[in-house]
Amino acid sequence: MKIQLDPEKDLSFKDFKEQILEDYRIAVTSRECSLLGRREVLTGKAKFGIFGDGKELPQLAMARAFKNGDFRSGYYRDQTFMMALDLLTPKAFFHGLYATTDLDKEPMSAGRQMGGHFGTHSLNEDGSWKDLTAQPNSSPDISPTAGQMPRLLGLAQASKMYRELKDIPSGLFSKNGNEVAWGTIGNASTSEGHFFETVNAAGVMQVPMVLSVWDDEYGISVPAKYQTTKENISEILKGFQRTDGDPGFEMFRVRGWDYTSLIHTYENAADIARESHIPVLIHVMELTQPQGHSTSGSHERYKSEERLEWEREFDCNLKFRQWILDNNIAAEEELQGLEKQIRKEVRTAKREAWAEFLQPHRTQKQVLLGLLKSLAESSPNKTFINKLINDLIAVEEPLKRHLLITARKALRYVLGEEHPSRITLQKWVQKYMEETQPLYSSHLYSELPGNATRIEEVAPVYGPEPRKVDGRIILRDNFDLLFSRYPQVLIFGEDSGAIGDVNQGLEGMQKKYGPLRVADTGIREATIIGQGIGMALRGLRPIAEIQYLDYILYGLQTLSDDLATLLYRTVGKQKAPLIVRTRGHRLEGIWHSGSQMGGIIHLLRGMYILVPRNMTKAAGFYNTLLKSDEPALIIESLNGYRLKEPVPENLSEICTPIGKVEVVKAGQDLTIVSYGSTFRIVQQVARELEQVGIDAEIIDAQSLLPFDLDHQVSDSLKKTNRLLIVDEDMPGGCSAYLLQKILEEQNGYQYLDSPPRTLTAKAHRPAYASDGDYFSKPNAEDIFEAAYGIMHEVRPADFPPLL
Ligand SMILES: Cc1ncc(C[n+]2csc(CCOP(=O)(O)OP(=O)(O)O)c2C)c(N)n1
Ligand SMILES: [Mg+2]
Repeated sequence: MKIQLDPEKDLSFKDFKEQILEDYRIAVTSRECSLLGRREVLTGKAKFGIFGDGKELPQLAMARAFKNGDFRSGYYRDQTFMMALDLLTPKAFFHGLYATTDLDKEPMSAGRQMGGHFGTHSLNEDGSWKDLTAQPNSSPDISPTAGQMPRLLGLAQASKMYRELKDIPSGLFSKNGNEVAWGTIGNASTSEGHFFETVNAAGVMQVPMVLSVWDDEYGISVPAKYQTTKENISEILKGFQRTDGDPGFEMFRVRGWDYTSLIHTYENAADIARESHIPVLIHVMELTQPQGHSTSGSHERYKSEERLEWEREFDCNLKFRQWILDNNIAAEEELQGLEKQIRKEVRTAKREAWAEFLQPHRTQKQVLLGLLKSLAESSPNKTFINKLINDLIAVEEPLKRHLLITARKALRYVLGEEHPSRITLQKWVQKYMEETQPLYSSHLYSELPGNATRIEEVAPVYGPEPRKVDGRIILRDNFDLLFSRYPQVLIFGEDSGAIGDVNQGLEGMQKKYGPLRVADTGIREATIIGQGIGMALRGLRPIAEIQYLDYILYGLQTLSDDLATLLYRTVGKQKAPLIVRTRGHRLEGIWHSGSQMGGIIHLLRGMYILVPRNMTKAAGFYNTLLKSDEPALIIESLNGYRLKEPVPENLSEICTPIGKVEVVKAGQDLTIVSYGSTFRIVQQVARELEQVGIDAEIIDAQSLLPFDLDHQVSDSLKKTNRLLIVDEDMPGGCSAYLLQKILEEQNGYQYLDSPPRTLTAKAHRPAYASDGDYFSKPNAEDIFEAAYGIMHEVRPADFPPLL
């Protein structure tokens, strides 16, 4: 249990001593875990280790200032902090190292992430939120250094929203916005753009963030000289310091081995951030790495003897120990006794964790050996099977893979043999794989009933003579309804606020809902996404707007590594139902009409990728997503905002289904699949094809991730037997993905009488202006000729050559 150290209060010496020794106990426990952890890797029990040794003391101070409801967004050095808040036991630490797949034993990620990636559970078993105000919270770490920064901004911003927007239901998430978001980052990682972008945005937005830099003067082998101007991050950030008139950051510098200064600095920082919503930067200097960077190498290779000597002397745990002795808080024997006891506890934890990690494998090994023995008895290949048996017996510490390798190989020796033991082994393999695979593959998307693909379609209903308006009006009116229906919905992006987005889809919304809910941001895509992730982690429903699809690349690292993996890497224990709104495709110019869909659909598995062909469809997607709780990217058609669309009578109700295609025109001769702006060209071409006697069935993919869960395209192929995919992405990009789904997953190849074709953009980026578009992307003539060409091949007499 953590004991609160309150320097304001007059503590009795006994309490004071107890608190200090509790901190010392945690520091030594954490260090012992690091030392033993390294050995576990070097002896081959664990794959890789990166530990918190040398950074224990500031984390104890941070833990003391951290309150329930607060959030951490940090990196792999923070095991001591987690231990101080009872969020990580030594045993769980070792389970993380071994990759135990049981979430009760390895609560960070059930072995999906290597040790040193920390997180807490925000969700109950049924997917409902826990009371986040009643627990300390840690958003789950990712490995790309500084990748934790963008979400830190959103975690801090959520407090601001909860404090200033009184209509938002805040019960489980906030108490008047009093929560601080605590960031940690290594000194070298402050070189990343994400760090500077986050610091600037936090200064602009004035959010309650305390950002600590753990400075050990190295980034693996590369010293500060090559990392940071003036070799000092707080020195060069001085311009961010707030002054009387100008808001900015409060900044502190503190030495990482100085316990009392650390405690006071952290208490002070917490008060400033918590009470006044002012961001704070704490530069924690003079930290060390007693065992070097990670288990992958040794720091003796790149640190001088003087540096190593200094690190030995200034080891924060050693300094803390000395301080305890110098101040007569405890005597040498008492500390020695404590250290001895801790060493024993950690060794026991390690031993127990290893035994627990192995136990299910060992149990199954015995079951499998039994099956293999009876298999050997029944088979003419007994000698070979016995060899497998003996090899397996020799594996004293079996992994799951050892069992499967043996069993699957054994099945090869009994091919074609008819005896019950073969069937039993087959069944064992199938069952073991069925039970084991989800341990590694579940929770890419929600596995709960609220999964977005289960939200029922509500089609638009039109009156006899519907009003026709610009597409952007449909979107705007739908956003208006959403803002009034869901107080947690917020939208923000470049030009999204005062002018109501560059295409006026949010016209007048800021005036109506205020500058916090409909907000302008700086030009900084990564942290726009980070705002969304952080706020979504804390119960809000953000819509992050990326002005144009082409610029999403700036935010793609955060989307891919952080958002898209979040549910997966926490095994469903945290969620961030962020909607990313962007617009793109088929304008004219390299950076305004890109279609990086091949990249996007592969990098963002774990999100929904939706490509509505018009604004009514887009509005329906927003409505569907807000009924569920999963992250998605909606790409609106950039050239569709001014196209007229009929206004549905049930605008507020419409829901575009996710994972379903739409057969927009039935036909007999061939199936054309496309999406987005290009689909509208396909619609026009379908009419032109009719004029020459070709009856095309045209299908709007509309949802790329996931695509056509009901296999409607292969149903269409049963009728037409011919397939053309039209896509404005590169050759082999999104069209190849669609083809793989149709041919392989849907078994569409069975129904084809002609080779399937993809018609794509040219391999270069789209050139500027109308002719640039015509010669870069599939145009109406290209589509017509591709479809015609397929029909010419089948019925040359009816369709003589065109070109
Ligand atoms: C984006 C990215 N680039 C490179 C790496 C490989 N890497 C892992 S840790 C590290 C050094 C980080 O140093 P620092 O930020 O000072 O943290 P420290 O380990 O010293 O605490 C590097 C280069 C990474 N994980 N992510
Ligand atoms: Mg460093």
